[in-house]
Amino acid sequence: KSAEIVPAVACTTKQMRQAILDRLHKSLATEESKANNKAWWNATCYAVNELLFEKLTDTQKSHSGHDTRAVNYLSLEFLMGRLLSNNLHNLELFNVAQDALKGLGKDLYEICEEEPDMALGNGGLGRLAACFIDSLATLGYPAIGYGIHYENGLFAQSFQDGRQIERPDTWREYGNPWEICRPESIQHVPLYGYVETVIDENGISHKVWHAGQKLKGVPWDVPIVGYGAKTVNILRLWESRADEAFDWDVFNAGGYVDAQVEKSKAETISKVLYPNDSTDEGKELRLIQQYFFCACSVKDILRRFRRAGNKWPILAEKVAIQLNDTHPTIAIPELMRILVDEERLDWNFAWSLCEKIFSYTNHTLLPEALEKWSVALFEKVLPRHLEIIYEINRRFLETVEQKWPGDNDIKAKLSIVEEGSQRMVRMANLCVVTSHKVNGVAAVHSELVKTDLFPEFDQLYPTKLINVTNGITPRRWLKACNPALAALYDETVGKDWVVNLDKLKDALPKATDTVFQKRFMEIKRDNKVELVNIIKDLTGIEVSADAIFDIQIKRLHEYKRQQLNLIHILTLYRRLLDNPDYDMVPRVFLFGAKAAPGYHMAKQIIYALNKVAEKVNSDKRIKGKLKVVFLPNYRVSLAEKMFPAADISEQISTAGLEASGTGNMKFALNGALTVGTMDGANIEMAEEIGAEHMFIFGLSVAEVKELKTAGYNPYDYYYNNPELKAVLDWLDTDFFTPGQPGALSDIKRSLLEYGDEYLCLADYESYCKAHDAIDTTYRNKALWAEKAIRNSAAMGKFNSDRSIEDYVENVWHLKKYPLA
Ligand code: 26W
Repeated sequence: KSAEIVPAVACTTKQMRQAILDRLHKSLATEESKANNKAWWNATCYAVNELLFEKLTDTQKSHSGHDTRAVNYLSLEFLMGRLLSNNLHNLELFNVAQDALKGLGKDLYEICEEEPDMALGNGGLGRLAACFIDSLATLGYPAIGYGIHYENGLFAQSFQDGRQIERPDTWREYGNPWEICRPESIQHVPLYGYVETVIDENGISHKVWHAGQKLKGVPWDVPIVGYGAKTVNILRLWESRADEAFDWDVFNAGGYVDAQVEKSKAETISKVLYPNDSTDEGKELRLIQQYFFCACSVKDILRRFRRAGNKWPILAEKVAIQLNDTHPTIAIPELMRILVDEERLDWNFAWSLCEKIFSYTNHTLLPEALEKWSVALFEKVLPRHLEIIYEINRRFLETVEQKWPGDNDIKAKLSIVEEGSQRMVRMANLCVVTSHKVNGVAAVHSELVKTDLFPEFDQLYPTKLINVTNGITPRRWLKACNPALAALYDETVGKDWVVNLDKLKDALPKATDTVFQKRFMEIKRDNKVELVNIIKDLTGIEVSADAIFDIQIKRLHEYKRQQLNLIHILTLYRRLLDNPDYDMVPRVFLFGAKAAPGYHMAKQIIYALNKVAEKVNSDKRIKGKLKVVFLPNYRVSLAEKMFPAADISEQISTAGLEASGTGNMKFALNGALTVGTMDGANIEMAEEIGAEHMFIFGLSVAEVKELKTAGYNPYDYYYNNPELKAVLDWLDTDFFTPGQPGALSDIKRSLLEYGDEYLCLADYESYCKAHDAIDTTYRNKALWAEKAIRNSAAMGKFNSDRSIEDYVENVWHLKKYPLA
């Protein structure tokens, strides 16, 4: 494992320079004097592709030659971000490309800025999928990521008078050099229609689904280069088009216009990524999106299986399918439908295959996020799948009856179909019933999945529910985004840390070494200066790199408690106004967050933060001790500039509600200290780092439960803490929104009248104390540096390579096939 890494692909600076020029001339038909940075970016990407495609075909040849078992990672989201810098790093050609471009008068970092983010995801779940496919390729495992080729990724965010405005994200308007269209692998997808029972020549009945509409799935492949380029896997994204074969009838009947309308309807299926990351809206288009994607992927998986000349009994030996949350659950009845209806396999046999093939990752306990689809909608869109789900459920309820004879309450609770005025299909139940393994994403979360979410399932299937703690790829989240710190680690612990993050521990003895501390903190300071410039460019706000950079970046959600951060900021502001000499280390509070467009309270919190920022930043009385900055359009590429510049990482969810978090790991790896609750992966981070080197505050999972059962009353805290009362009352005035009193009252109401579901007031005092401790600790430069180093060097466990090895060992059972 510790072997010195030899360059993956032979390419000299001169060759790279020539390749870039060739692409500029021969692919883009332009020349040095006319080319803008976008053209240089394109040319560089094409040059990289030339090196990469060979490895891609070699990998694919090797995998089919060995007829390998592969994991198929089904995810509605892949939050890839930019690819140029990452691909260069994984090919170990970053420096070569940098020198080549320098010779052409260009700066690689500037060129990289031209790339639009591939924002095909909402947040944690989508970014996790992106880290996982990087790790799978790095480790040499055969794997395919399957997703949707959304025309528009997550919306672009801007602010108008402090309020979020959403605009479409047109990431591939002018083409995307990383994707390869594969028309030879198009799939056809039926929808709607009715089911007929047919008796075959042997007198045996089976079901035939007569579709009312057909879609065409066009695959776009994005090469995924592993670090060291020993494997290049693919991410296959499906784009929906009208199925011409189907449109001809309408067309021939003189319905030229109708046919065009049908065509654009078909094309809407992959038009846009749903921007909700926590509420299930049950929209018809979303179900069709899910089915379209699953049907294409399952057919593609079976096509590859058949092409290898394999027969059904070994399907589960060759194919593993991982469901990234319940979003691709419909792949289960789809596989059953193909095996039973089309391949005419026996139900029991088909089912035994499905049980071995599928596994499911749960990413959330929030009840509003658990997907349910109305039976009525299913009946209309996927009539045969509904029948199959009923049959799966009928057989499952027999097992329940055996375990708990006569217990109808348990049956009602576990049933895949929920009874009531609107009958619903519970996708999570279908996943748990089918899958051989179900995992949560951090130890505490997986425990809660067992005890709170699926306790009866855990009794019924005692080895099914497991934990796989999340991780992040050190290639993107340290090597590429923080080159100076990466170089310091190269020098201190050897270059191997990139594939073996545990190696960072070798730097621990240096945590108290003043020379090392100085270098570590100089890098932090340089990264802060860079962020200072970005902040100025994006917002016009001037901040000092000497202040503590205190950052909360993640989706905006009440359970993540940006509003708790807000009321603490107000607390500091009040202290400063009361006493202009109030002694505090200057602090810059930074935010980045998108709110789901229909989530009113989340949007109010963004508005409040922006309004408070305006007031605070222009208030001369506080002498620049406090700044608040909400950076617009938070996304992967902005994250890459924020993590390396952070002193404080805000991970402040109500205990028990953040399944894992992965930003927490990125911050710590880059030398930020966490202020956080004992929730999600924070708990495991504390085990690795030592809780004394973090700022842990607030109620634990058990205490949250106790308080909720005892009956939580936010007014108790409001009336007992004058500082808290004052800041909440402040929100009712027009201080932050001149002439508009009450514009921020929603937030106060949610924290008092509406019951403060997420216990902000209960954790407020402890949170403020944690922040006081941050201030005190920061004044001790050596102590802070020591802690920052300890945080970073202890992140070995949170390498996504480790997560993948856990999946391989406990769920997928794959073998490695790296290229020689
Ligand atoms: C149905 C709408 C919907 C869409 C997406 C509901 C829920 C989701 C995701 C499950 C939200 C998500 O991204 N969850 C996050 O997953 C990360 C990766 O496991 C965890 O680190 C985060 O804690 C979790 O919130």
